[in-house]
Amino acid sequence: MLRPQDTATRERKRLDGLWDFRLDRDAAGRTERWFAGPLAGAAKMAVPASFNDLVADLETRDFFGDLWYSTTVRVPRGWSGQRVTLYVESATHRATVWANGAEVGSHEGGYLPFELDVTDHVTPGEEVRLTICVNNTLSFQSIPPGVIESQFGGPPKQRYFHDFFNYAGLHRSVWLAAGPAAHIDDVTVVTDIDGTTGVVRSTVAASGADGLAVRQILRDAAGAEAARADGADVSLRVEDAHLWRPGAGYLYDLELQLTDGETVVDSYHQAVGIRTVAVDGTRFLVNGEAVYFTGFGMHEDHAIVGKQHNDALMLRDFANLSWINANSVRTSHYPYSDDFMDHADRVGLLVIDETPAVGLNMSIGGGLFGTQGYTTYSPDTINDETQANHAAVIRELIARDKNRPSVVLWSLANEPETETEGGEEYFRPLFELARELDPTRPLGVVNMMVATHGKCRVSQFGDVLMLNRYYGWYVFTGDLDFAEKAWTHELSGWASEGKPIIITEYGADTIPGLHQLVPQPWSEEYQQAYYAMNHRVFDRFDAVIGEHPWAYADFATTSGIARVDGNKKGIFTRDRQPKQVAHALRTRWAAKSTGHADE
Ligand code: BDP
Repeated sequence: MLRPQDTATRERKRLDGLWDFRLDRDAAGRTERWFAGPLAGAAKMAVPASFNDLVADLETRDFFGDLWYSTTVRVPRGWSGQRVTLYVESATHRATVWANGAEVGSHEGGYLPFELDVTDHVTPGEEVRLTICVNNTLSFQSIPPGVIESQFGGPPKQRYFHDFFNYAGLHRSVWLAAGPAAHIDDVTVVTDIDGTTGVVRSTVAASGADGLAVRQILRDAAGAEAARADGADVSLRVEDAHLWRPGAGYLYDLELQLTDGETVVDSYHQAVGIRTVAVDGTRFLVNGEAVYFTGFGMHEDHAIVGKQHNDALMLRDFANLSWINANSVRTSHYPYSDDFMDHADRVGLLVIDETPAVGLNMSIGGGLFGTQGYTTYSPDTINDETQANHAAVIRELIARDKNRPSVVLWSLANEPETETEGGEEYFRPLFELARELDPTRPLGVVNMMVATHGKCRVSQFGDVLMLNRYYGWYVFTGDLDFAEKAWTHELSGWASEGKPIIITEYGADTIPGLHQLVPQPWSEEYQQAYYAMNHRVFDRFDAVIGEHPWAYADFATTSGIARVDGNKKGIFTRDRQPKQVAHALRTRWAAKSTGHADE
């Protein structure tokens, strides 16, 4: 599956705008066949957007169940004889699609795209009515998990174990696309460096292409041809290659052609960054050079639009990252939009690419320790079916992002339960799967505080140790002296493992504008003292090769006594203005970060 493009042989039409929309409050839509005609009683809904904050009532905001979307689109008459597909970038958390009332397919998982062949359901030149039933319910079998509970005879409520609001809807663009029946299906690119020569190994898969040939042409950023070869499986050599580096994301364009003699039957363009990634002892190497990661765990989260992808807001985020001298991000806690990832490739941002597996841990919830009242791994909770869904998102994530130079490390999950045998059994096959799918990139799981050094049974499978720690916040709250000692003690254990360590989360909730001469938690001064303490600890260990404060910006969460209008650990506010500590981080990272903006 390839993302739609406009090329010499392909066309696409973006379906964003106002769609008809209806919440299925009585779960009646499927039996009443709401897909069979125009959506009766529909309101308008923006696509892309989360639906939750576009209304002003709690019942709608917290609704879980089926969300029906419908739109009518005219299929371009020039698409006659073409293969026509519908490409949905994100339907959170699952969707079923109908075209003119006929079911065309379904997809599980809210943060990765899916494609459906609708050729037999459309007539070029005529309109087609598309209906998408999005479902946002979380269960112990979904990734991420959740549960529906009902207490004291009250209405059922959706509960979940991750610390961000369960925004839902069509979060990214929806496309109708056309291309030839004989077409390029997939491409896998792996790059290497041989002296000053860049090596680009590319493998193309095609459908309906019997008797057709493949040609691959690599052009530099100025459009000049750098190499070419015939064949589906080629190795291109680029003399004096311009490498993709942190902070300088040079991209070549690899044009893949399916040819019939002199005729180009299909053409697809793949961006290629020539770079290598390797772990060597406690060092993380990009192009053979050691990298220190600076940056953040983030969220796709904005006021009103929720998890909508928006190019303008994205550019502001990249501007902030550049201002503060960040060279990297983790896509906590789910895969981000293709547009975000494209821009990371373009500018040279290093990405730790995370699956949506967050909240597989019943010893934590909404930022607070304490049992959730369930056992994490059991036949009734996180079970084989959950693991199969987890394996599916690993497959889909690697399939989508395998060619991205920005992606240097896969994170298979955030803070799962890893200190038990159940955790070890659950993760062993998932690591094996990810390694088989992508032998070129390091892997890891983000470790949570209760699985301290010596207790975690999953970090043994990873190449990089990713630790989330809140010494001085959730533990030793307000006591930074003690926190520093305890944290140094634990980190010295991890540092003895001989693997690189990235501190993937550390942070303190902070109300912007709250000042205290004697710093106490929630004040700007405490946030600064907290970060200064953490940095003293990190700088004691060569094995620490990166720091990602939690979080980039304040974000929406479910309600709870530890959350005041959401999670306030942002280094930036929700509207992307710096808290005081941002200036200190900027100064520190100007010296520490590899490939930051000012270098
Ligand atoms: C960690 C989670 C993150 C939370 C954070 C917090 O990985 O999603 O938002 O703690 O409590 O447990 O702020």
